[in-house]
Amino acid sequence: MTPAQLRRAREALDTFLIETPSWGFADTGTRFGKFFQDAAAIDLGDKLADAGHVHALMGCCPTVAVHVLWDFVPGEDPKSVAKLARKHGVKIGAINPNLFQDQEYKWGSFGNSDPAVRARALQHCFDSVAIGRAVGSEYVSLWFADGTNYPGQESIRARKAAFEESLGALHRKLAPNQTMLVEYKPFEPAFYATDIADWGMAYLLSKKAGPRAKVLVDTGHHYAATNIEQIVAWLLDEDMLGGFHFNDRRYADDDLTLGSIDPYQIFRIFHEIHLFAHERRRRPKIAYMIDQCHNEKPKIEATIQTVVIAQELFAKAALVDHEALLRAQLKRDVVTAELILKKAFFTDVSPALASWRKANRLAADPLAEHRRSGYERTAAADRRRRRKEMGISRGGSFA
Ligand code: AFD
Ligand code: MN
Ligand code: MN
Repeated sequence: MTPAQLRRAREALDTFLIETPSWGFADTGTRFGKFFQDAAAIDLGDKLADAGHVHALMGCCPTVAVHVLWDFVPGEDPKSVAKLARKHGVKIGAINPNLFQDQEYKWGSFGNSDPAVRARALQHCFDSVAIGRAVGSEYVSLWFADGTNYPGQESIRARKAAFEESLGALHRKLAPNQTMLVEYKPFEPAFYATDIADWGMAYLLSKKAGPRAKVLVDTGHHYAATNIEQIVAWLLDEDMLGGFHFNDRRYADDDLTLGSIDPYQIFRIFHEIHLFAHERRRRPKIAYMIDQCHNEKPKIEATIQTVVIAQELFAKAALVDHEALLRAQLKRDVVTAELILKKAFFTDVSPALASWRKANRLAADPLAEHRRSGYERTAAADRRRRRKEMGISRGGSFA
């Protein structure tokens, strides 16, 4: 790396904050069963401790996304959650309402044809906005499992209208510093018509809801051949890109660790962001968040791995020579234009990561440091003991 490249990469890393998900530290599974890990977090305190440990190692994960039903005890003062987060050296980030697991949402939440169910779903989102205001969070992150499984099951347009109405009502409840992120997903759990199935639907619904509604791009929520960086470029150009949920996928919403399947795609997404910042002379405000579930990998290791690769790819993408790229494009020199991206992608940015970590007084190798610290072993023993005391039986528990 040249000194100029080192500077560019480090400047990019200084701007790159990545939010960890509370649910990524707890037990999860597949649709066929849960697979336990002894070190999995039992409660929010454990999740925030794990997130605080990751932030202490990485230096770029100061906020933690929370799930309202899984992380907040009804009636508990949300400010106590904010205090607990501070105790672990982190802050509460995006508030995620939960509109997909209660029986009442079997036929949908915002898209439900029963106005009473829609009202309850909207109230839950109002409560989530209030929690966000109480804990100082600026994002309410909305994912809807809503949709239908069979042709003819319900009116597609009636459900669209229902979403427009509730999202508009929710937008009117936002505090001036709050933004609502509208996430799309092509299918699962609905398998015929998901109500917010693609970026266009999320864009239109956000636009209609109001100026502080933006689109959330979950990198696992696209069909196999989708050009995600093209979606990102359009949303950036329309000032409608609110944030990301980072994960990787082989076939569907697989929630694999970022970059484990296709790191070049993530690099191309980050290239569009750096190119936008270069051309507009301003960095877009984007919520970079992880959304993953880890069954085989130890949860903290998988989270560290994701943050490490995200930083690496973000730094690589920052090295694209934008002027040379434009010259090649103007000359219709397709090979050179492509090679300019490839050159950045294949540049070893480990010197920049090492010097950034050194400058921030962080371990040179966060994963090795985590393993050396014995954090996982201590957490596993503590949580095994507490589960026993609490009489939590989980079948066979795997380390
Ligand atoms: C599931 C959904 C969606 C959502 C996440 C957290 O597919 O990605 O953002 O749960 O609620 O992964
Ligand atoms: Mn997501
Ligand atoms: Mn998902």
